[in-house]
Parts: sequence; structure tokens; C-alpha cells
Amino acid sequence: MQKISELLTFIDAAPQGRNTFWHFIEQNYVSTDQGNTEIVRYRQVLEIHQKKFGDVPATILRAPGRVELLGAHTDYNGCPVIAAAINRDVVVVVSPRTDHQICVQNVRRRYALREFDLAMVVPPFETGDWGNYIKAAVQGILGFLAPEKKAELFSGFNMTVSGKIPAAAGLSSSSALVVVSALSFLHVNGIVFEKLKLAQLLAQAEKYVGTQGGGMDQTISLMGIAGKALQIDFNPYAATEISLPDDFQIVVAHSLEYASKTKSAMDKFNRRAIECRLATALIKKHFERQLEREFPIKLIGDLTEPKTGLEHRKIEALSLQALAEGRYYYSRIAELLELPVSVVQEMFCLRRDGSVFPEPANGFKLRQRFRHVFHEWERVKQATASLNKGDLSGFGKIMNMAHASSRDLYELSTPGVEALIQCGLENGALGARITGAGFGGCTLHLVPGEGTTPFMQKLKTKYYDGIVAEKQPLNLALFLFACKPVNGAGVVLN
Ligand code: NG1
Repeated sequence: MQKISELLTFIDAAPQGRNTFWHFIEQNYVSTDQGNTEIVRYRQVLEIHQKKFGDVPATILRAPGRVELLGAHTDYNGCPVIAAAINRDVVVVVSPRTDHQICVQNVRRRYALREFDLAMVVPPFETGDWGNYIKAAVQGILGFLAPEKKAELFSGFNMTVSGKIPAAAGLSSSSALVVVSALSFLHVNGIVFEKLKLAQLLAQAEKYVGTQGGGMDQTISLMGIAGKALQIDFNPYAATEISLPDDFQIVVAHSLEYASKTKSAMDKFNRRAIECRLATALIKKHFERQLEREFPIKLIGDLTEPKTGLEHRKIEALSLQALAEGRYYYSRIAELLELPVSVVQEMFCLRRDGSVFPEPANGFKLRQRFRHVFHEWERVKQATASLNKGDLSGFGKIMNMAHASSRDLYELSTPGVEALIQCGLENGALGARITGAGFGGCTLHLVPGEGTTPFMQKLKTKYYDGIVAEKQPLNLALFLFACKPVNGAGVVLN
């Protein structure tokens, strides 16, 4: 580990010396312009760290955000997804402490200093607090290592964070922070983890913040490969490289409608996870009644030919038979499952704080959620095949079908998202869809041809210029940009 002053000298020498830091910049950011801006940013975060903690030995680490290219809300159902790590990331400077405290500052003042002690059980800060993502990472790793070692045997660290992934946008800023915090903790303690295993662990760990998501974000942030996408499978867990054609160009456009991680926004997300678990429970019950044998089904992703011994068509037909068109209430679900309501709630419908998820006034929508996930799973497989063949227009069509399903069956869209998608398609995109959790946030546009600049200019005139003045972003480049698949998280300079 070098002192901050030494790291600064190395960074300053990058543009002329074309040293390892320069190569890192070239590989992970999209243009020379972005590269130069990034060099200034790396300098800034080092200086802010030095100002607070002194000219101490330090390490720079980074974790990228991601685009979910296809597979909306499939991951927590055990179904695959296609994602790529992108050139928007969280960069941290970390130095070890001799005690067991973690002290984290953010270059942006609106994120206040956060401190806590390493312990086996750390209570979360308030819901939505940025410090919870750091606690989630550390708690997850301690929970895994603790049977052998006590929390007090690990060193704490000081960390300075610079995040450039727009928050509440569907680009996984939260998981990037979890990943980079976990890597920081492992780094200062000299612990090495296999990436896929760490991704699995962190997917569970992030549930600490209250969202019942899957493992896509942590996996792609750790395992992304420059110039490639990954198909990530969860049943069993695996990450497989997908080659992207040379003319593969994705533009990210934020709707400027925010999907924040407040309690009510989390409830919207968790409601869908609960609906899928309830749908699966009803499907399992129906299979068992109809075929008079046991079925090992816990997730929609368990509905495979090997696990059920049934053909795909039969699985689909029986599953749809199990789920009626109408709305479901706890009493009806309990009746169908032949269980008391309280048992159903405890098995499938708890929030992280142990409270029961309130029944939506308009009931749970089990059939439509199931239809989305089951068919999205199929679309992911087709999309992987299209990309591997270099068939961009085929991939674009699948994006459009996926978006329609996300909008109509999973109800993830918002007026701004719809307007942007429409605008993208009218201006030449081969396909467009919402990405990530939804309820606002970002859209993806598959752009044909030579460059992305004319396309972005059209979105600017037709969407962003029409937004009311007080909602106009000061720096549009943070909300509308061409993205490049980059490498996964790790140490940048040590
Ligand atoms: P974002 O967009 O980062 O909130 C969430 C989940 C993913 C996945 C997508 C929807 C977390 C940390 N992330 O992503 O696992 O379910 O929504 O496909 O919960």
C-alpha cells in the first residue's frame, strides 16, 4: 500500500507516462474526454481522503454500475438475466485502521459521515440511509466468516466514497456501493474470495437494507468483462460470457422520474417478489393435486423439465391453470394452500423488519406477474442466442416485447419512461426498454449505425428540453449517455 502523496504522483504521471493507471482508464471509460475527467475525479477523492485522514497508506478500489440488458425481475425468481457492467462507477479510497471501527465519508456533502463498529449484529441506520449499504456488506461477510473468527479480530477502515452512478435510476448504484465496501473490508483484512461466491454472498447480504432483490447486480458489478455482456443464471448460480457485436451501442436515458429506496418504494418492489412467491406456492399445490406426487418447487425458476419431470408446455399449461385471472387476497390463498392465513404470511410475506406485508387494496396479481417472469425467462434465452449470433435487430425486437410485458404485466413503467421509449423508437432505436427495478429510472436504447451522438441529440430535443425548468438536470451527461461494457470491480491502485 502506498501513501496518498505517492498515489497522486502516479496518477499525475498517467497521461504522459501511459502507465498502468492510464491503461485502466482507457479500458473502463468511454472516451478520452471521460478519461480526463475521471483522472481529475480520482485525484479529488484522494485529496479529500488525505485531508481527513492524513497522508496515510491507501488503496483505490472501484465497482461499476450495470445495465440489465434483458430480464426484468427474473433474478430473485431464480431465472436468468443478461447484464453488462458500465462506465459509471463508485470509486473509493480506503486505508486500514488499527481498531475495529468503520468510518466513511462521501465527496458529496449531502451524504453525511457514517461510523460504526464491527460487530456480529449491527442495527441498520434509518431506511434509505446510504450507510446501510456499507453495513450490509460488512454484516454479510462477517456473518459468513464469523463461525471461525470473532468480529473483533478484523480491522476496520477509513473510506472516502465518490459515486457517479445516478441513484434510484435502475443502474445499481446501491449494489456497487455494497460490492466496493465488501472488497474494501476484504482488502484491508487480506482475505481473498472467489468472485462468484462473493457475489452470491453479497446478494443475500444486500437484503439487509430491506429490498428482496436477486443477485444480478452484485454479480455483474464483480464479474463484468470489458466489451462483453454476461448471462447470469441463479439456478444453479453461473455467469456465462456473451459476445457483443462490434456495432452494439446502447444509450442510457433517465426518465428523471425517481425510483427511490424509501419504505413505500421498497414495498412496490417487494410486493412483486411476494406475488411471485405466492404464485409459485399455488402452482406447486396445483401440480401436487393434479399429479399426486411431490414437486420440489420454491421459485418460478424451479419450473424446469429436469426438476418437474414434465415437458415445458405441460409446465406452462398447468401453471396457468393454477392461477386465476382475478385478484387474490390472503384468505383465498390460505384456503387454496390449506394453511392458516398467519402461516401463509409468515412463509411468504414478511418484510425484513418482521412485519407482515399489508394486503394491497386491489389484491395480489398472481397470474400476470407469473406470466411476465415465465415468458421473460424464455426471452432471455432467445436474446442470448441473438446476441451471440450478432443479430441486433432480433435482439431489439426482444427488448420491445420485454418492455411491453414489464409495462403491462409487471407494471414497472411510468409516463416519463413511456415517453422516452416512444421517443427512442421513433428516432431509430432498434429496441428500447426500461432497465432495473423500474417505477421510473432509466431506459435503454439499442442504437444502430455509426455513432450515438445524433440519437442522443434527438432525445435531448424531444424529451429533455420539454421537461419543466426546475426538473432540468444541470449536467445532462449524467442522465443521458452512451454506455460501454467494462470490467468488474477490484483494486485500481495500491
Ligand atoms: P436495481 O435497479 O439496482 O434496484 C433491482 C434488484 C435486482 C433486480 C432488478 C430488477 C436489488 C439490489 N436489485 O435492481 O436484483 O431484481 O431490480 O430486475 O435488489
